[in-house]
This record gives sequence, structure tokens and C-alpha cells, in this order.
Amino acid sequence: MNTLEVKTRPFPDQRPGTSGLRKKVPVFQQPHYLENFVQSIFDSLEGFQGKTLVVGGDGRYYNRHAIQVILRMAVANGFGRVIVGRGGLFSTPAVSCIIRKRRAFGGIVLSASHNPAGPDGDFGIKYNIANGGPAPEKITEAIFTRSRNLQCYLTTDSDDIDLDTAGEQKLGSTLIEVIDPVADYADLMEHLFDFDRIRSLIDSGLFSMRFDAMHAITGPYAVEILENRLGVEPEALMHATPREDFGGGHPDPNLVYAKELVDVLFGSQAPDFGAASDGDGDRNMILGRQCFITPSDSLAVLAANAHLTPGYRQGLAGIARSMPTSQAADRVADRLGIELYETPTGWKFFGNLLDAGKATLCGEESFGTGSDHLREKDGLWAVLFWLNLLAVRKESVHAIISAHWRSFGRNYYSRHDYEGVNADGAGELIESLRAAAGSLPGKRYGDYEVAFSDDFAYTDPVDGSLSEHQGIRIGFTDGSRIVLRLSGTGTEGATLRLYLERYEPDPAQQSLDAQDALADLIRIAEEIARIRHFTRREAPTVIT
Ligand code: VG1
Ligand code: CO
Repeated sequence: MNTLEVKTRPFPDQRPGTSGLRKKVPVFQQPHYLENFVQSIFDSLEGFQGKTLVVGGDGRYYNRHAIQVILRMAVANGFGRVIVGRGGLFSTPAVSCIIRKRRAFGGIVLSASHNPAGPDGDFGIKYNIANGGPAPEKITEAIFTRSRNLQCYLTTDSDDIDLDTAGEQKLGSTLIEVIDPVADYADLMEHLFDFDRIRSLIDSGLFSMRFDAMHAITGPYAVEILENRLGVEPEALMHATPREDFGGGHPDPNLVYAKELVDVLFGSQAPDFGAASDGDGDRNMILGRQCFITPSDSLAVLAANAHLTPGYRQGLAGIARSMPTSQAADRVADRLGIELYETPTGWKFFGNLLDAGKATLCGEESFGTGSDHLREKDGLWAVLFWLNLLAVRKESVHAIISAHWRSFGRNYYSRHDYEGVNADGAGELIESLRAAAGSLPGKRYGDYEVAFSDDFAYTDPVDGSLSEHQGIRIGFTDGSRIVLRLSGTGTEGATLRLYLERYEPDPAQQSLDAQDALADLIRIAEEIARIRHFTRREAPTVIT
């Protein structure tokens, strides 16, 4: 085997977004495109010679090819060991788990999360650091800077590695270790939650559930954990076989894209509990019979009930949520007398808080929840957390959320996405809001008066780093909020996200439809931001 130095030219468009570099598959298929980005990652790191790298992806189209490319480059660049999931598979939380358990130097995750896959779909690549979490902005910016002047990359002339048999193989002086992608992760879950109790709920015959893996990575994880270890019937698992194109679907676990599951849970013979996860297994949606739990509420409920699970019995150090996530968790933190941290969108901002022991639970409105057990959000973890609560409380999902609202008040919440709009128009919308933000406080819109408005900036309390321009916040005197920001994960045009939130303390007013409850705020958002004008769209593409 020989090491090769291949000449290349830089690509101008390799700046990582909210969660790594995401592009259409044909963009990644350009000669040298993937290799350039991988070399830019390696060139931005120091001291990895002889150390361990973890590599795996969600199994989407191009995953296997990308893994072979990365293995050769990791060997040529001097890693001592590369741990790869059998079949090239790892869910995003499982990569985080393995990096931590095996004390790896870092890991590469291949995924475009919930974005559709296939030859014309999306592909993505992300680097995770030694704590198991996404690389912080300092590193992603260094990768981008490097990508702009890269002139060559290192690889080998070796054949493809057999990815389908667990075991060790030597390539040059690097050991390639192919492992079962599920076992370590499943063991960790068993350690955090009361599997005996969940199993007796499932065996009782009084409880039924559905889990939708959406033909994506969580299929094998759900089979091992839910079916083999917890006794859930195979028929309860939907779309559990991963496919390269996710069965042609859009593996985003929300009311729109997980429609089949939603129809079952809102149907006449509905089971007690329903859940789904996304392409790479880090998102979750929680449903009860005729009942949908918003991700923001889910975070608040988990925090309020964490003491009922073995893993969190000792209580929480603090809670962290992304800025657009509803303030439901703030009320729980307040009651528990613990700190609440508000961070920019993206899991990378939680890493420092978790490492420093400041936060135990974290959540995002975008169907992401997690804790200090890893440094990624974790779909199946949230499902098991809910199952543990249901097994202990022996109440329905609906009863649990209603009681939560009675006790803490309800934060009505919704997100409206305008996908694939003209990027210039979307940029102008944000610019004009930024310019107007200072003059909004004190203005009245119907019953609402603006209390504050800004372009959110975050100073990391651990390392002092500053992240600016993280979204426009408009807060009202009654605690309601409107937030607008542009997505950092899309691959076509721009996606505008509008987040709406209203607090309702009166239990008699807590069972409205969210869109009805938020109707005034939806109108006010249009009046202030002129969304129709700037996006040239009459309505959002997706409402969750
Ligand atoms: C979206 C979500 C964000 C999430 C990110 C990655 O980002 O809003 O909360 O962390 O996706 O999720 P954006 O910039 O498009 O709003 V995923 O499941 O990669 O893995
Ligand atoms: Co994801």
C-alpha cells in the first residue's frame, strides 16, 4: 500500500452550516469534493497521529462510498485506529456514544439528517470532537478557511475495506475495526432507564405502542432495544428496514412527514403511545392517543419528571434550550430552582454546558432532546425516557401533559417554515427586521405590546466565545414571542423559519388548537416582518 498526495483545487462553498456540510449528492460527487472537505477537517486538527477516529453514517445513498474514501484518507493522514459501524452504519447519537466510550480523538458522521436521500437527494458530513459532540464554531470556521486554500490531499492506493464483517483489519499501520453499531448504545440506554419496569408495562397487555423508524437508521436500534430487550411486538415497529433512499420518504418526524404514524395515533383504534425518529436518529416525535406533544413541551415534561428514572434520579444540574424553543422548560427550571440556559440553534452550543456540568437536559423545538449521557440529541433516548415515565406514572400521555399544563401553564407553540424561498428576499427580510428591531419596544399590536426586540447574540458562559446574528427575537410584555431566522441546513435557496409562542396560565383555556391560539401572533408577525412581500409566498410550506 502506498500513500498518495493528490493535487486538487479549492471549492468556494464548503462552509459548514448548523450541522456540518450539507449539499445535494451530485455536488458531493464532483471529483475531489468530498476529499477536499475531509482533508480540510484533518488539517484543522492537531495531535491525532496514532489516535482513534470513529466513522459512520445513516446509510443513505453515497454513505458506503464516502466511508471508503474517508478510511483511505484517515490511514494516509496517520490515524492509529478507525472504528467504523458494520455496513458503514451508525446513528448520530451512537457515534457520540462510541467516541466517548472508546476515548476516541473524534468522529466523522455522514448524514443530512432528515433531508431526503437518493441520487438526487442530500448528503452531508460533520466532524465531532473528543467529547462526542459537534465541533464548535471555532473548528468549523477553521475547516472552512482551510478548504478555501487547499492544494492537495492524502490518500492511499489500497482496495475497499470489507465493511460487512465485524472484526479488525490492518491497513498500512492503521487498525480498522468494524463493530456492531447498536450494542454499546443499547447498553447505555439500559443503564439510564428502568428496562424491567418498561418491560412489565409492555407485557401487561394494557399498553400498546407504535414506533416509526421511517426507513432510516433507527430501524436496527429499535429492533434491538424495543423488540429484543423490551418485548415490543415486531408489528409495532413501522418502516424498520433502513433504505438508501429512506423508501423515497422525508424522514423528518413531525406531523407532516410522519403522516402514516400520525394517522394511526389519531385513528379510532389508536395505541397508547407513538414515536418516530429522523434519518440519522437524533430527532424524536412523541404522540399519545389523539395527542401530539410539542418538542418544547416534551423537554419541559422530561425535566419535571426526570427524578422518576434511574439515570436522572439525583436531579438536574440545569436545563438548556435553543433560543427559538418555547419557554415551557424555563418554568420547570424556575420551580426546580435550577439554571436555564438559552443558546443559539444547533446542538454544538450545548457541548460546553454539558461538559462543565452546568446542564443535564437539553432541547430544541426542532424535535431534538438529549442529556449529558452524550453530546448529541438522541431520538430513541427520548422515546425510552417517555416509556419510563409512562411505566412509573401509569397515566396516559394526554393525562400527563394536561396535568403539566395545569401545574405550569401552557406555552402554545408553533413553527412555520417557508422552504426554498429566494435567498435574496429572505436576506432582505432579516436585514429589515434587524434595522427595525431597536424601534419596536413600546409599540402596540392589538392586545400585545413589544417588550424587547433584538438580533440574538450568545456569549458562551464557559469559554466566553461570542456568536452573533442568531435570529430576530420580538418579545411581548405577556411573555409571548415571535422569532425569525434563516435555516442553516437547507440545500436549496433559503428557508425562513417563523417561531410563535404564547403563554396561557388558565387551565380553562389550555385546550385550544395551537394555530387558533396563536392566530393574533401570526397576524402580527406578518405585519412586522412582511413575510408575504419578501418571500412571495402566501403561506408556509410546513407547519409544525
Ligand atoms: C435545524 C434545526 C436545529 C437543528 C438542526 C440540525 O437547523 O432548526 O434546531 O439543530 O436542524 O438537526 P436549521 O438551521 O435548519 O434551522 V438534524 O436532526 O441535523 O440533525
Ligand atoms: Co437528525
